[in-house]
Amino acid sequence: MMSSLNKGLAKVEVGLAWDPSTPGEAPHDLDIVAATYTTDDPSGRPAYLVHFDSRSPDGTITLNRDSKTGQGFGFDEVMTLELDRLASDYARVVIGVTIQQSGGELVFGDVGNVRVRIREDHTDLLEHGFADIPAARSATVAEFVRDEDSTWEMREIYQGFDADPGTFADVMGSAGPV
Ligand SMILES: [Ca+2]
Repeated sequence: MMSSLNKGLAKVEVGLAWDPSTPGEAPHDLDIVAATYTTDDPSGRPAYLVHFDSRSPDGTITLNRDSKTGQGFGFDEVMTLELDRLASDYARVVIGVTIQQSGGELVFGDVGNVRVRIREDHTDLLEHGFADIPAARSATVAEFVRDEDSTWEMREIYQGFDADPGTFADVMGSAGPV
């Protein structure tokens, strides 16, 4: 019997922070989006999405904190993923960030100090700014995939898209490690 020291990821937290718009401007509303994929279609259509307006049917992925303005201290939006509780037919979860377009066309270059952090317990797995994709309206950040032992691991897939939130949800699955 082989044993592995690598227990894989169990419960991770995604945090997103950004600066509010200047007074008089329309609010800047950014969203964390998680898209889940089954073994049948790991890069195609999501099985379900989790964001400010959509919950996971089994409660394994939760948006704990939601912001429409970026006002306040620390991380404005926070999502928790209990990967170890996901059913075995889920093979992949893609994490993305998207900008609501209600105040006119907004890109990452228009929003101040956007950053995302993914951590497990107190260990940072990833931290990103968005300054190098200023023309994008959405971006994938990372994916969680099962390895051959069925444990979860994270891979960075930092990729900008010229897509509004609705379009982004349809194409997130196509993102892959570069
Ligand atoms: Ca939001």
